[in-house]
Amino acid sequence: MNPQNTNAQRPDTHPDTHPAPATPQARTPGPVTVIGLGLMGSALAGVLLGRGHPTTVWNRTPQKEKPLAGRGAQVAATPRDAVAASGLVLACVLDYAALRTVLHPVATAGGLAGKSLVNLTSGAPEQAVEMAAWAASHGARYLDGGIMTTPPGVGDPRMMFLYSGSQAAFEAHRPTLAALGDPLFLGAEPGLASLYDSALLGLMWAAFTGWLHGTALVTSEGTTATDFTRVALRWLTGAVSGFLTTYAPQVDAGHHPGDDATIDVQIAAIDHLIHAAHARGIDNSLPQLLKATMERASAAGHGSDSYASVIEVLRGGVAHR
Ligand code: FVH
Repeated sequence: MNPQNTNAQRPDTHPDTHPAPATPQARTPGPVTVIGLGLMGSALAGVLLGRGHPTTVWNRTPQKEKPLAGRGAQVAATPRDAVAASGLVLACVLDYAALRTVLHPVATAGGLAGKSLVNLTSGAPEQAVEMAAWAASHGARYLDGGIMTTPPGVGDPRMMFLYSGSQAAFEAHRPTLAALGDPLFLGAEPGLASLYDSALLGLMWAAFTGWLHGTALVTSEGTTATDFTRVALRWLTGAVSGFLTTYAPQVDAGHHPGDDATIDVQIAAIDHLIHAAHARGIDNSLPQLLKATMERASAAGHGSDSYASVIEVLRGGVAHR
């Protein structure tokens, strides 16, 4: 069942799903329920309270509700009471299995019907698709979300919150979701937010490890990590971001002209990094992996192409040739 179709038949019955007034300032913050008060759920509820939303909370372990109750949150005795309190239900628990455990009794009692369920729990795209179908089968609109920050970043409009699933739910609740961070709607396919989330975390971990490898290299000569990072950030934001902007259309076109720097010249350059790190006793697993990947691209005929051609190796195209 399609969540959007399901809810197209249901008139909005909650104050927070009424059309927004002309100016956001004139809009009265609507009621929100937050299920799961771990580090992230508590941050979400705290920001919503701070923005004046009547906020109902529920957590498996009741002690975590206390600080929010002290700030004016309504504490629900059961998940069913929590869901009944608001048209918009945000969930942020450990994983999808935990959320299903919490919401199953609510759903079978008809408690999810007409609600907008926004699931900010991390998971795989396939789990999001399954959860969307499950929510729709119980009459709820479903949005899957990916939070691209840690708890201290919640409420900062520079931080991205990724959403996919019911566009109707997204549009209806956009002003509330904007209190948490910049809300980006990626499309109706429920798994998209989770897919982007995983892709961006992969990028982050690769960047973290590359930065720490470089930090180990320069701190071996007495430079501080703070001094190196000042220079590294200029490199990332000034030059590397420009390379990505150049290479993205090459990937889209499947054509990677090596008119800035070729794979073969970068294979030669990475040897200098490997040599310098080895001489200082620094682990070279990451650059060795990068070099091996570039060599596979070169062996497949991309030696004179740009670094963007490595995508062919990553997609498995080289291995299948
Ligand atoms: N913390 C972060 O920076 C990241 C940022 C990106 C998104 N993640 C995801 O958010 C989910 C929750 O993460 P968290 O950091 O809030 O995690 P915890 O502080 O460990 O809180 C976990 C909550 O889940 C509840 N819970 C666990 N198992 C169950 C269950 N079987 N039934 C009901 N609730 C359950 C737990 O309850 P309790 O232990 O307090 O009773 C907490 O409320 C997660 O998907 C991250 O990947 C956060």
